[in-house]
Amino acid sequence: MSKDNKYHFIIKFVDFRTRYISDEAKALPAKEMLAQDYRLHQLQKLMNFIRRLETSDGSEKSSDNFLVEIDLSPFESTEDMIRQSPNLLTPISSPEITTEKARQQTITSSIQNFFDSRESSHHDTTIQLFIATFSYDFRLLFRAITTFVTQLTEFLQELNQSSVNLQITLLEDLVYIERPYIMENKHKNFFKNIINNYSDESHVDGFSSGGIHITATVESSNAIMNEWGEGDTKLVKILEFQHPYDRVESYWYRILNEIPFSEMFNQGNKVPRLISIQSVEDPIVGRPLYRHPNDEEPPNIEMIPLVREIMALVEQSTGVRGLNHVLIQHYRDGRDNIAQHSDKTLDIDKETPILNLSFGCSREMFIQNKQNRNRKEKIPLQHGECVIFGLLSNQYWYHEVPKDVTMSKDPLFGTSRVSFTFRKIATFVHSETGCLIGQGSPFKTINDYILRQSHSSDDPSEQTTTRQDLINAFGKENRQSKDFNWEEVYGQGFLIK
Ligand SMILES: O=C(O)CCC(=O)C(=O)O
Repeated sequence: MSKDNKYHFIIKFVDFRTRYISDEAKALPAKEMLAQDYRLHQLQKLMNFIRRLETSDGSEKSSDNFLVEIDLSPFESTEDMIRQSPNLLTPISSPEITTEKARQQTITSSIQNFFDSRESSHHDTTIQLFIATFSYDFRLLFRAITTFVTQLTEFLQELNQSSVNLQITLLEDLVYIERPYIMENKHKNFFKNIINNYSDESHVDGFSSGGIHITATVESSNAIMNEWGEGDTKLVKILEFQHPYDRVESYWYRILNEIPFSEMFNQGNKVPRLISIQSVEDPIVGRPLYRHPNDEEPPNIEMIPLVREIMALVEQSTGVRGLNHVLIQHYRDGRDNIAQHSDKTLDIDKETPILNLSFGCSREMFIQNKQNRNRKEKIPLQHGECVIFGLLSNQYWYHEVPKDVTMSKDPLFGTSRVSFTFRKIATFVHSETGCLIGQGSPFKTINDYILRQSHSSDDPSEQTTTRQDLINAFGKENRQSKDFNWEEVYGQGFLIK
């Protein structure tokens, strides 16, 4: 989407509840009110209502319509309506949605699909979102609406938009009853512009879309979308997609076919994901080594051309240079996960952040502050996007990609996700001697090693520290945040591979 685009959203909540919908409806027995046929009939009437609104305000040509149906119970008739009006209806409720999280995901993907299906060349477009509801449960309904607005806002902030105007019309009684909730809500800034401007503008066919207007402007102007942790953790889009199918063509099949994934064991237990470790051997100092002494890892192989290509894209988009190592992880479904941890920095170049690029279906990275466990944040991990994970955030926060068993199947990727964690590693296995050289070794340079060899009768590559010492040092880094003293814990270097 171009930077100059301007979207004006008019979000209307269309009320299906009986007391607003005509004498005809009131006369029906409750059972029939809930019957599918009746709902279908109401939806058809709603479509006419929307069309009439379009022609009556002259916005027919400049307006896109997007109907979102929020309902808290299964609503099968939506399926029929989608078949009849594929461009107009996007349901955000379905029988499978049982949790708030699942609802959020469905809302996000329906918003995403909506934008993906639009022409990227639109300028100054008005989009009307009609949010229809049958529900009487005000609190749940309001939460669903808030979720929708929040997700839409977050989504818009991620676009390269210079400005988006939202005008929302909520039902008056919804606002009245939920006013305390609106005011307490963490998005109260978003709602604070409530203008008490009740409008009875459109009672047509028994539908009401009048209520309280909310206007807001969402500003966003660059590709870096947000900041997490210590403020050094950001998201950058690496791949741009013009069309939804570009998303799957962009490397996905090659990633699944060309990367040699293997199982990995940690202290004898299989880890819940598949792994590939690849690095670029330096002709002078040797192969980069990133150590995890508790893991029985697959071999660290020379980086394959596909991964080099992806790494070059990451370097180009983030401006981070000198990457030489990648841990590639395949999360086959929502059960695959990585537990809470901090990356161990013994071998990671101190000036270079960790770069985590995602492909496939979306997951979330949860981060939790080590000192104040109540501080928790979520970083979305989406296809083609890269988290620049700052080393300060790594020191002060834990991160994890938890299980997500409620995850819905992405139409393109199913439940599969592949992450590429690129690092600049500063410890190497020297090709000729096999000795460890660099930041995490007692021998900071090859010269140090040669000098030691010529001045001592001992074999300098003989271990002075044990595997357990290294595991203890790693444990310390994992637990500590502000107090972690790199020099004290790692400064002497370790020869354990
Ligand atoms: O798969 C991911 O996105 C997380 C990877 C991760 O936490 C790690 O490599 O330390």
